[in-house]
Amino acid sequence: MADFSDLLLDVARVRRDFPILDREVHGKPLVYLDNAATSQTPRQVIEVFDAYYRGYNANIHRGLHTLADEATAAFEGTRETVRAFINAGEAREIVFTRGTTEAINLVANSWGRANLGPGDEVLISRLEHHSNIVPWQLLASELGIVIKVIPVDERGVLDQAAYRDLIGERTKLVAVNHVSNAFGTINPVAEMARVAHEHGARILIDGAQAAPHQRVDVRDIDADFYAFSGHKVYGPTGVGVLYGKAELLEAMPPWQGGGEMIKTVSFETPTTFAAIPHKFEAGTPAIAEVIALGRALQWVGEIGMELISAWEARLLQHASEGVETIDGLRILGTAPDKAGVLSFVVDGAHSQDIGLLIDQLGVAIRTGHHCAQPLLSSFGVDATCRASFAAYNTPEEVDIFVEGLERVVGMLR
Ligand code: 7TS
Repeated sequence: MADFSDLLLDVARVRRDFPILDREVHGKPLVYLDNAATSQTPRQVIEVFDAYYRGYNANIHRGLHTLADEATAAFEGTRETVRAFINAGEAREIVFTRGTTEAINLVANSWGRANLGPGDEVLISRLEHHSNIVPWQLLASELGIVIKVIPVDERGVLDQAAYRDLIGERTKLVAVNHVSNAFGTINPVAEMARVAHEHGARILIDGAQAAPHQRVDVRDIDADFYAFSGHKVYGPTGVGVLYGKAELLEAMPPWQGGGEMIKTVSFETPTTFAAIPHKFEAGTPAIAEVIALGRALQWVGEIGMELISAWEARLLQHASEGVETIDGLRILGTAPDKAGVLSFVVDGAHSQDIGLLIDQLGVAIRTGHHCAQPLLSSFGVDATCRASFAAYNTPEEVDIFVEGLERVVGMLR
């Protein structure tokens, strides 16, 4: 039996906050190990929706009545919560989006169209999720920009020497993830930002898999842009964050037009735009979701991010050791610096079949390409199985997963 008692996380108490963890799947207790896709939601966050729709549902910013004031205060209060969560300098550097994907598309379409031209280079990496590849490809064909790709080694570690070789005076933007969703590699983003800035390039960091699992300090990293999603950090779907340095956001044009983002609209004189961040928040936002995201980040603070990171690291270690003895199993992504993601393939057993059969045992893992097809193809596979961990997972659940995997692999081979 694994002993985690030296860590101070009271996992039984943490689990009591998650009603969904009491449910069964195929008559077995749910073991939820698909946290990199979406994390489960604590009751404190669920309760925000009830309180909002029962108590102060109103559109924000434009009302002068009490409900509108209350909703606006809660919505704008979350901006401050997010600012503190990632240690941004000012709340106006926080733009609410639908998620990481929309945040990256915002940068591509606003900053990208204003700052990139034929022959300019955007440097991404082999580790990227499709959402940090495709927006640049869409721009590339239109603007004539060139996408260059930082390679990875056999452990799934970005080749920093190749990065320094690839970056040059044509490089305008480096766009990389902080943590890889497919392999769990933690990238040295502060050092990469330093190199980018040395070359006069900007850096966009996709923090979708970092914000839920480790303390993020955008000023310490010196990120120009940093993106993450609410639903991976114990918050709701439909909301995410783009952090941008104020001077960059101020210089960027709007990317969507509509209500909320203007100062004045006229047919006679040019329409003028609101100050940041509202310039980038056209239309009615996901008000309840934003407020609930704020509660989710507070929840993380109540548990303690350092404790969550240490707990998940131990779960990863326990799981990695557990699967080691399974014949024919190969872990993909063996970086020395890794977040709580265990990606693997098994000789002679299809990832899809493993996923389906282990679900029969109540264990939820993800199988497929994890929206990282270029990465997987460079490792000669088109799918892996992926178990990924969160604060509420236990060593006992890891044991159930490992035993289940042994059984399933035994059936398939
Ligand atoms: N970037 C990374 C590194 C991600 O892991 C994901 C989602 C995204 C961007 C996109 O986030 P979204 O909230 O805008 O969809 N990753 C996964 C995954 O690994 N399995 O399902 C979604």
